[in-house]
Amino acid sequence: MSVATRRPEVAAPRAPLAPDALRGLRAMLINMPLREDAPPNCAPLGPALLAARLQQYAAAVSVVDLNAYRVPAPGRHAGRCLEFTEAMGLILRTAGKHGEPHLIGLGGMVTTLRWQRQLARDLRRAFPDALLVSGGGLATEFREGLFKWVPELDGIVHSEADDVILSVGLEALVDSRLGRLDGSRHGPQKVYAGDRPHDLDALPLPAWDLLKEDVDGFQVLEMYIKNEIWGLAANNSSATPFKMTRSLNTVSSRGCPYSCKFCFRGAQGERNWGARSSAALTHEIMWLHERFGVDFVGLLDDNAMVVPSRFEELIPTLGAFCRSKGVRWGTHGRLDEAADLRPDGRGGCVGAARRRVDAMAESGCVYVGFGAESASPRTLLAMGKGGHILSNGVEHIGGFDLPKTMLHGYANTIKAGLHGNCTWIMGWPGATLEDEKHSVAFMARPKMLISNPAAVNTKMFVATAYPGTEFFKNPHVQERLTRGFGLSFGPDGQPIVNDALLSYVLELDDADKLLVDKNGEDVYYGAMTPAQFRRCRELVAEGRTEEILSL
Ligand code: B12
Repeated sequence: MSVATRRPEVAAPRAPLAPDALRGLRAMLINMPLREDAPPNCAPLGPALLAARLQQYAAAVSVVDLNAYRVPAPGRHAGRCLEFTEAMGLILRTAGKHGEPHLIGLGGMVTTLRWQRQLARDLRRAFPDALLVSGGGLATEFREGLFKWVPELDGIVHSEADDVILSVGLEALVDSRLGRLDGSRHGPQKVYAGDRPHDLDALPLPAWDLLKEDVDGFQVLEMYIKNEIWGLAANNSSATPFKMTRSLNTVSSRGCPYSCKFCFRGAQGERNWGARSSAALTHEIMWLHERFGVDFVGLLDDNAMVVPSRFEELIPTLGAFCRSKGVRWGTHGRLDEAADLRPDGRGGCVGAARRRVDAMAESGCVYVGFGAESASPRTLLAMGKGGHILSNGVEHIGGFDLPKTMLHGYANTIKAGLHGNCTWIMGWPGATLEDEKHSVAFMARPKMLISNPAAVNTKMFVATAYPGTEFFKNPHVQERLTRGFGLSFGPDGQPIVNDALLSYVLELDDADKLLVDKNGEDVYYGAMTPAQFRRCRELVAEGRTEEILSL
């Protein structure tokens, strides 16, 4: 991907646009399918925000959400996703209703390459004059490298596209007019540079109404609202002891100031953490409740808990609203933020006078997802999580040195009345059976602290190297991927975009999928023996993770 862009990038419009600058533009945003084995539970926020942005300037926008469909199929408890021909049928019927699009935007994360390749071919044939672009996680990771794999694209849009989508819309509009005059199509393929919007509060609310009903009368939004965003029914690693009846998702902040090596922050502003104001967030949660009858809102930030004062500000209005209307919310954060401990300079540590988890609880929060990842100090250091998590030392519990910060963070969360859900990664380079046992030993703590043991996540992802992360640059990982998939890397440590990388990316899926290389071997980076690794996987899959302690 040698991510450096060689061609000049198109930026967002520099001057304010007239309110009807995009009048006459027909845009279609297409969200790719994901995670076929689970009911769709996470409404496509990125496309809904971009649709609202285009509508602000009078564009006509339709959203085709290919992730919304699960067709009943034998042996598939959640059903199957649409097939390509079915998806194209839906797109063509939508274009028939709304008019042929001038702009088509494909959106999706790294795991949607197969879909984007196939669709781009079919879309190019069906709509030869449309400006066809890809944005979101996949486009941000590979940038102009994506043109090699999806040559039909006219442009890729990297990073946060809230502003630059207006430049894309303007070009599509101009092209549509010129096209009509002289029959020409678009110029050379372009890279559109997204960036953090100047004021996150000034963004319009997501255009959820566009998902109300698809062209065939299917109530897409209602389906998302009814499928709980977190919980055991969601068939993900986000266990909860409570139920929600109507839930939707948004984000309260973007980016994350930390630099954990497995995390991809490119599409969300990298380490430039930026938050919406408490007033804007409160307004959106109230709107979601009043407009859509939602009783739970998932704030899917990478890390919502960076600044404690945000939650204090939410208490008077959002807290009161949540209490009076029975609305609750949940989010993602870090255990060191929940611990709110500081070294006292005398070898010990001291807690904050007021913890942010307490303020969160008072403002209506009931759930925090923590990417704990590992409780082994060695592995945490290797993951780039060591600094804050280990700064308060360890406690020796049940034969393991567990990070004090993690223990306090989890206990504080429960004491505050929130449910804390930890997710875990096994198989980090160098991680031995002893290291994995630390994480399993830590899982016993939540079980002691909360009344419903079924709500404690005991699944463990297997470390997967997603391109664009620091992990992907790890020499051990690169050596393994070279051997197993034939990948090659440039002097900057970035992979070369070639057929080998294409085959690798096409294999990527959920982080609990164990990749198998071209030699038929498991892609495992840790230091357990193959037999130990296999046994750990089996125990996790059978819900007997605790038994790893006796291996
Ligand atoms: C919700 C979520 C999910 C949901 C699904 C979301 C969905 N329906 O698409 C679930 C739980 C299924 C999921 C799964 C996975 N996820 Co996930 N997920 C997220 C999460 C927490 C929030 C996404 C979100 O709504 N962001 C807020 C919106 C506003 O941002 P956005 O989507 O990036 O949109 C902006 C830009 O990307 C761009 N854009 C977006 N769409 C489009 C479309 C067009 C046309 C254009 C031009 C631009 C554009 O403009 C938008 C506005 O600025 C993010 C972390 C995060 N905070 O973003 C991780 C994240 C996207 N996931 C990630 C990963 C790695 C995964 C998994 C691969 C691994 C795993 N955890 O198992 C799986 C893949 C599943 C599969 N089988 O394919 C990575 C990145 C992947 C990547 N490089 O693309 C992220 C960034 C987490 C991280 N920090 O590492 N995920």
